[in-house]
Amino acid sequence: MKRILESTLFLLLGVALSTACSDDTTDPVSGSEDRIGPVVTFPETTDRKIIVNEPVTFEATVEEATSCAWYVDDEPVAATPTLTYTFRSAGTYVLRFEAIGKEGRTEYSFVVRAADPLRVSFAPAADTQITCNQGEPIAVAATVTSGDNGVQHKWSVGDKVVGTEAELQYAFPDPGTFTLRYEATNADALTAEAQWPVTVIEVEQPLTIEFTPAPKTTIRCETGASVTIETDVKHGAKGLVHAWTVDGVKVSDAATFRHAFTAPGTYAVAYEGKNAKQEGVTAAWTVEATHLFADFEALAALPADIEDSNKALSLVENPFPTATNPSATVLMNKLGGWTTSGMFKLLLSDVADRGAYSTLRVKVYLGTNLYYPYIYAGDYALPTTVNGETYASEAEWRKVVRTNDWNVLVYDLKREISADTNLGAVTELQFRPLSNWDHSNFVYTGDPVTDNRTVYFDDIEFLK
Ligand SMILES: [Ca+2]
Repeated sequence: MKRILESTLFLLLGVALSTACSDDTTDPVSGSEDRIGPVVTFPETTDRKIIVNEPVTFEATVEEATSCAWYVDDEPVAATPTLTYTFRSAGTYVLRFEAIGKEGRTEYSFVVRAADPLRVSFAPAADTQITCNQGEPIAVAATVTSGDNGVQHKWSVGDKVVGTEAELQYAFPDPGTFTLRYEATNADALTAEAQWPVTVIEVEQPLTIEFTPAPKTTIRCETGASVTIETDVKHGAKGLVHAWTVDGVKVSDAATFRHAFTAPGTYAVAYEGKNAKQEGVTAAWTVEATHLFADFEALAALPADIEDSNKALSLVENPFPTATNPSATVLMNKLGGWTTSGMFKLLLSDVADRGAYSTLRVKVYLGTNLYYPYIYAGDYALPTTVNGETYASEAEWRKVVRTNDWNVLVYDLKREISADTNLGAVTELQFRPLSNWDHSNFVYTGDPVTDNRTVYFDDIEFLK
């Protein structure tokens, strides 16, 4: 009776195998079917690793046998039920046990894998005392000298994993004494570990402050809205005095800047902090206060001051979110198959101080449509710049307009609408996006590529 026990190897030996396991575990020897060999059993061993050059014992329990033998790759290695054997090199071996009784023969075969031990050396060596300054990185390198088979490294301090590469670079953020631990696991489920005592010396840190939003950024707000800048003092807070200025005039000595910009314009916001040691931190921002007519976010319906002349407007999820306009909600102007300018109107009579606004800025998604997005308030106007570029002809327009992204259009109201009063005299500003170059209405052609009759608007702003 012969049995090949590949599939029970995990139970018996607990070793990860590189060979495939067979479902067919019995294979009677020909010519011996009528005779019954001794009963052989093996202990169940669930966690057993076979490592090169380390003796390993295999035990069989045999009932009523006249002789027995163990073979490794068909070489006889023992004539007893217990085999203690040392594999000398990594690889896969066939281990066979054979018991002969009066009535016949029983044979079991196992496929076993012997793995090289996992050994790792370190620089500096494990258990070496490491002393470093707070915030200055230390370097410890692990080199796998044996068992380099899918090794995964893990460096930790307490519960925190601080590295997963062979070479660790880590700066301890706080002073104190710590234990740096290293653990490795390879594909043979072998492990290695090491540790180092670490003493971190406290370093007095200079005044360090983090700001939200980050300095050197432009903060845009609606005129009248309050702007907030938060400080987070990381080091050197003792005796810290804050000072915030707007256009050079001190407005606050609080840790958090909160200031309402009541008039449209561009403002310089500056911070200066000084601690008891007279260490200083300075930072600066630009605030752009505009009359933001609509960004369409969080609106349940069209704003009342937009007149939907063609009954074509709706608020939709931005179908083309890009870096130019990542906004969630935009205004869709979906026109039917008729000849139209796609007109809608901004009703401005209740906007205070309209004469302060000389510029209209708006984002438009035109796609491949050959539309020229005119505005009209007593006269027609095309944008002065498209995506920051000027143009002097239809051909130049096609070069600066984006067909696969949002376009930022800037209209010079002072030049195009009213040189004297900016937006002052305008109570109704028309958008006519489906216009021809000569500002006549676009004629519907039904071309699905260039004439889908839908344009999108967002972030309609009036600038000083
Ligand atoms: Ca929006």
